[in-house]
Amino acid sequence: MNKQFRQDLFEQAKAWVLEAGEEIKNKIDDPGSIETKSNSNDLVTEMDKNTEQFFLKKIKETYPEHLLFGEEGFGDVLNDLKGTVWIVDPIDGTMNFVHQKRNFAISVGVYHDGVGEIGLIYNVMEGQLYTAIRGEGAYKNDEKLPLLNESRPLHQSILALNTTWLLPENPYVDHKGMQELVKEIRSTRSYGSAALEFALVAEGLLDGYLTMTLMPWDIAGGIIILKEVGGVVTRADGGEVDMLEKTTILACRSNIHEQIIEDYVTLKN
Ligand code: 2AM
Ligand code: CA
Ligand code: CA
Ligand code: CA
Repeated sequence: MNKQFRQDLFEQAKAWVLEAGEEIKNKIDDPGSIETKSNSNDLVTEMDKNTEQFFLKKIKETYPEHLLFGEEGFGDVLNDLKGTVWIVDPIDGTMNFVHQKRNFAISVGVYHDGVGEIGLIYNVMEGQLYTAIRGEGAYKNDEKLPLLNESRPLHQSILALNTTWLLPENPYVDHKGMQELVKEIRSTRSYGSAALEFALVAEGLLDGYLTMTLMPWDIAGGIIILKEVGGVVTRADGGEVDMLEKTTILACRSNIHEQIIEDYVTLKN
């Protein structure tokens, strides 16, 4: 992708993210109808759908050859990542949006022939915009994020981890290994927005994020941002993330990555 075009694309993406965020903020007390999807705790609001449609309209008007891959399904159905693909989660953390009216984000990753070029995560209510262009570092608003070069050991680390992974019912990973991990580390956190959890790891406020079921739109922006500060992102078994499939994720400082996988994560089947 041509550098000047990429810069212009970034400015355009940023303007749309901020505009979409403004609309969400304006309607925060009136999110429209709230429906459920796969189960009674899987929420979607009119605002999720309207926001994805906003991106779809803008992208197709301005870049007719670009594709949109979004959670709410208004965009394109993809078989591969050829060409330029915007991977968009209009509201990441819908449950927080509904229950808390905060702690949610707009997440955008722009991929060109499978390579992540531009990442944006916007914490709408806090007005915090995390961005990255591949090879040019990551930013929080106008401040460049420092590289994650401190080698904090695992026993002093804070990991974002959902408590459900500790239960015997966990279908994805050996829960005893997860319990041992929680005993080893300093503490856990759980924010309910994968995009924001990626942003907090990139910012160095969390040392890592481990989770079992994410979709490409949850992580597309975050992967690009986190890699720019030297963070490592793989599946929970250490394998390469497939940006078209549901996936497990371990996103963390480089020095604890191998140890978590080798000593604590045992995937089931
Ligand atoms: P969402 O709010 O966009 O649905 C909550 O722990 C995090 O997991 C959020 O980022 C949420 O994204 C995501 N999430 C919720 N339900 C999910 C599901 N069924 N599959 C994958 N990701 C999900
Ligand atoms: Ca959802
Ligand atoms: Ca999401
Ligand atoms: Ca969403």
